[in-house]
Amino acid sequence: MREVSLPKTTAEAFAEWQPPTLLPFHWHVYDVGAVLPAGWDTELLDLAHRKATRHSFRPTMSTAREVPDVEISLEAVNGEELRREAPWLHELYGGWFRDLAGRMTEEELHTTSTVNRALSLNILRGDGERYPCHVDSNPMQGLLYLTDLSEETGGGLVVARDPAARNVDEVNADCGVIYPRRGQLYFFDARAHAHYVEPMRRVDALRAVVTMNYYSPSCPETVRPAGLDEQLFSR
Ligand SMILES: O=C(O)CCC(=O)C(=O)O
Ligand SMILES: [Fe+2]
Repeated sequence: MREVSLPKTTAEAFAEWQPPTLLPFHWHVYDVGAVLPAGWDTELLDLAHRKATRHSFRPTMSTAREVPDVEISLEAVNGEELRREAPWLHELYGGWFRDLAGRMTEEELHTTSTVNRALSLNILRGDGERYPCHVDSNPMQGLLYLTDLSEETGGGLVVARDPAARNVDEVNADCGVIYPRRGQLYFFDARAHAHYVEPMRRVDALRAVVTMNYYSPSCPETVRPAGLDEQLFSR
């Protein structure tokens, strides 16, 4: 007689279960908007409107998780411009924000050798733009959001659970979606979790975020992949 294998009970499944060696994706949020001096957000949004430039991104570097031939339009204010126009933001990056990030890790966090590698103000408009799928090369990513995102607006940060996800479809197959709010400062390590930003769902919607990169002694800036700077900052 053929043996019928019955589904395991939860108790039986737990008897064999081991926690995964790779931690599930996790993040930390500081609600900093209300404690920064008034105008921090409107000044950066104004800067986004005045100074953002567009360029075309191609996923040629090792950290990209896109299908090969795709070309994605990116709109951003680069770090050089940000430091010139809002020096206080650069101060926060190397100062208080770095201290806040440092509370989440045993390691010392290093700022980057160039300001373009450190900071960027990224913009998505409601015309189908999205931010490309990739893994981060840096062990600590900071993201200060300037706009509210929701399921209605779109612009969620979509993060793969499976470290093997290689492109948007594979990320979508098993993912979590985060909808940040204006004034929230996120920190996470997304070296093993491919992620991208979904397109905005409303034509009048805007998404703006300051991205901040930190490296560390065990993951120094020299791991940054060749060709990434050219694709992110070239005009
Ligand atoms: O804009 C976001 O929410 C994510 C940006 C990102 O993944 C990055 O800058 O590495
Ligand atoms: Fe990222």
